[in-house]
Amino acid sequence: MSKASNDQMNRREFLKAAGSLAAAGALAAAASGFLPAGAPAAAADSANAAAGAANTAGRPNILFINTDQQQLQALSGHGNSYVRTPNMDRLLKRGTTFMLSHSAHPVCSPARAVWFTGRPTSELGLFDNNCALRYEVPNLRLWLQNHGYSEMFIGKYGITQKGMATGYPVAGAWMGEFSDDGISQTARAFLMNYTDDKPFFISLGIHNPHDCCFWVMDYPVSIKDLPYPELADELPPLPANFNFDPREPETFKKQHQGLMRLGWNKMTWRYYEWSYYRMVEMADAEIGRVLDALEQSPHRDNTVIIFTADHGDGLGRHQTYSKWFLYDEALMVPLVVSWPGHFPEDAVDDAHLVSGLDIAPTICDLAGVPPLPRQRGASLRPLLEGRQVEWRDHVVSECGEKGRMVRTRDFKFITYLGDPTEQLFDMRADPGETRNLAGEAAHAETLTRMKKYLEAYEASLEKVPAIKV
Ligand SMILES: [Ca+2]
Repeated sequence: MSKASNDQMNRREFLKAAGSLAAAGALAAAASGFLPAGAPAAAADSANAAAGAANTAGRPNILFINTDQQQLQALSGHGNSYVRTPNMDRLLKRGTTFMLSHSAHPVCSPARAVWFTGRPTSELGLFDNNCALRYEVPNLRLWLQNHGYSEMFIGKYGITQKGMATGYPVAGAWMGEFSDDGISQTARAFLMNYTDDKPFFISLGIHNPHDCCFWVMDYPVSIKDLPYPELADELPPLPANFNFDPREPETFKKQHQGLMRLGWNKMTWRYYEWSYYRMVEMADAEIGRVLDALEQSPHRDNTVIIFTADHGDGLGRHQTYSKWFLYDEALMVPLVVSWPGHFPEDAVDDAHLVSGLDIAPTICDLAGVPPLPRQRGASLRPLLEGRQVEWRDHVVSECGEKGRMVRTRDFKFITYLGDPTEQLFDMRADPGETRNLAGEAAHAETLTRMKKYLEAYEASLEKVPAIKV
């Protein structure tokens, strides 16, 4: 593996420089550019390479692994010592991880609809889990199928669309505890037995750590004592941003006060986070089984793996849990892309702002098929290949019909259309989003610029009404 040059950094160096993930926001200020570390992978095992190449005719297989509700920080390979994810960390070592990776809409179905269409939710009319994807919107599933790929959707898909199966070839229990094992076993069987000439696309939807939503239902009020007292020393400490901005937008404030268990005691919040990490580890084990199968299969070296999550989880930050809001804990998700011999291994990109909008364009680009009509995102391929390209200087995410987030490298703006209270955070000085700078004279120019970005975004949208399921 070659040494990183001055403007390159591998993951180990990145973590060392960052000290801890809490410092990642500040670290972003110091680092610049794309940070590939390794030389292309060592020459592939010839037998595997030959077999893989034979059945894909130069086009890679694509394995899209997605977990549900996994926060960017919930990976041991990202420096979190409260969770152990050896298999997700294998993916980090295999590829490039994007540290400025945003859910396009931190809610299950909307985030997933963006993945498979490349379009923002305002253009899909899909604002929550009770909305359907419009029949006429092209969907990556049929798109790849019609362009020569075998497609296999295994596990959670999460989108309702007329005329389209909902995507549960295996047991569709709505809990990872009961269905993730069957999901990973199905993927294993597919990988070990696939011999068709066509390349394949697999969407592997792992439910966990979404089971934390059921955990919350089990603890409507604070716990008095830990059910397992021996865990006391293992609980993560309260996060530095446990307290929250008193000037939250009214729209979110109602949600925050009504739903977020603000009455939980500190022990409950800490136990929640501990429990959440165990669910991440269950997801990690299933991913490990699939990676083992891939490595033993003829498809090992000609398979792109994209790993991400639909949205994160509050994990007690700002005294929030779950999703449906625009603080980074719900918004930022892991995103790792690997293709042995083509993309750098064990590399970190902490420079480029990316989002779920980029998933479909990237998949189409790598598959060598035309882009989906009206796609809004951009292919990550040039970044993965270390090419110098013009890249966006801000990214927008949506939340519900009115929630909007605009992020530059330095600042983040949160607003709910029509709501008088806005939020502006300095993401270098205050990565925990605790000091709302909106209204401060020193930041008036920045606020104006962020609003202009949003105005341009809104003007560009072709909005459609929702279709309720
Ligand atoms: Ca979800």
